[in-house]
Amino acid sequence: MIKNSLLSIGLMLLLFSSSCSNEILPIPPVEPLPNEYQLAWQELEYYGFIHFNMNTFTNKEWGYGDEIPAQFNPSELDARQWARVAKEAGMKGLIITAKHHDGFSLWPSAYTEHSVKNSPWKEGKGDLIQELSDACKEFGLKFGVYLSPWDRNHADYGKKEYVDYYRNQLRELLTNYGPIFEVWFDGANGGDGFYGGANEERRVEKRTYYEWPTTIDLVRDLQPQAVIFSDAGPDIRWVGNERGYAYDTTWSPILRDSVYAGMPGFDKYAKGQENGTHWVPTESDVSIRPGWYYHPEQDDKVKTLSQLVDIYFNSVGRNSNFLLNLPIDTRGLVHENDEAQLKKLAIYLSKMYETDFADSAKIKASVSRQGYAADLIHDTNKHSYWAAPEGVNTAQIELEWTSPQEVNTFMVQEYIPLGQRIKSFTFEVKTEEGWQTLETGATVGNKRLIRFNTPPITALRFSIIDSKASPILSNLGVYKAPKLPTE
Ligand code: FUL
Repeated sequence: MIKNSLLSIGLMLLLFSSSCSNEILPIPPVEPLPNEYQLAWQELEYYGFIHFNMNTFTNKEWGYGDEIPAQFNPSELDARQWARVAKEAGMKGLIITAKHHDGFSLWPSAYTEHSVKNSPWKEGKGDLIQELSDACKEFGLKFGVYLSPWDRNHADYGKKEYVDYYRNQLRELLTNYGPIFEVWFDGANGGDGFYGGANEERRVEKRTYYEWPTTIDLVRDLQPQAVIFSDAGPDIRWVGNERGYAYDTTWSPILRDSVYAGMPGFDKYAKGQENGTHWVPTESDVSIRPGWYYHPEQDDKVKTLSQLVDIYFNSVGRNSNFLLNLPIDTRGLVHENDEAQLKKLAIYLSKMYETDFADSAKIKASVSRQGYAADLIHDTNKHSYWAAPEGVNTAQIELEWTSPQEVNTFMVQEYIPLGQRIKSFTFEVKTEEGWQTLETGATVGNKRLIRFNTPPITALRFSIIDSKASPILSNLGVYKAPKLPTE
């Protein structure tokens, strides 16, 4: 009897102490989750694409494959200039078209004669992949490669031999040029081409012909940290358009096994899926000019600052990364007009991010999980975060100032290492007139940027209306972006 009462008192004490304990319990993740390389990639946010090879000299977008190496002849090629411009633009890396659909290779590949080794550039002794890889290293940029699966020059295209050739070329690129951060597999395939003189139409079964799983294994083996891009991943997916705009709703998870590179109607999947089975975030690719390649007649068609800013907000600010293409000109340089616009964007963004008005705000959360209080949303540690209690899928975060603030931009980030969760939110601000709702949306993911144009505000509220599981926010910011000129 006494023994029983002692036992039950002990049990009660144990229950009491565990419910009062200050122990901070880890938050269960919501799958699918990003891997460490996808997380590192997501942090890059903004990096550049370089389109430069045979098309630059033939003034085309897609070469037929019958060009000859003698046509590749830049007069002042300087890969260091590209890297300098990219660095000054705030880009974190560069990805180059090592071989485009016409098959001409920018490095002296041992597997083809259709390359720089037979061109007049540096009397056939040049290796542009080496030069750019060195320049990226010098300027502290990551380096990535694009290798077109479609090859309109190669006689064996369409046969098994070509797939071996493709892998041999890939092996060269992934072995000889240092660390690669991203490998870009294009889904484009138009059919007709030179094909070693056959001059015919060749269609391949895109899902099976390239035997992607084996090629992916090769990349994993040679460059395990590289993320692989294609329409369908496996690591990063195409955003579904070439305008640089992610969808307003963008889930990083997708039902990956039901998509493949070059698949018709892929754009329907570009938003991702709330119940997606794999973490495959989007990359938004767009060119700074109308074409991917340089065309002198487009020298005055470089995107304006407003266009570039819109793209930035609609890619980085919509849970995507921004891949901005620079068409290198026939000299072998980033054109002055393009450089001027890149500088404007860099200045604009650095002015915008200069002051974070959240620093001077009082931050409150309607609910908080023990150990994950509201002030953790706004600190310098990217691995600290606010979270709602387990099972609570709705919450409000409010920022309040003692005087009106002239601001126009709100930034919020989910803590994606534990999964993408938020599926519905509203954003309100308080001015002299009172509260007004400025935006309702679905996803946040890595980063959501909201622009607004109101009189000065004294408070703002970010309300999570619904979430796949209790929401977790790692960061927020409030900024004043400069006024855009009317161009
Ligand atoms: C597309 C290609 O066909 C374009 O030429 C360009 O390289 C773009 C980035 O991808 O699919």
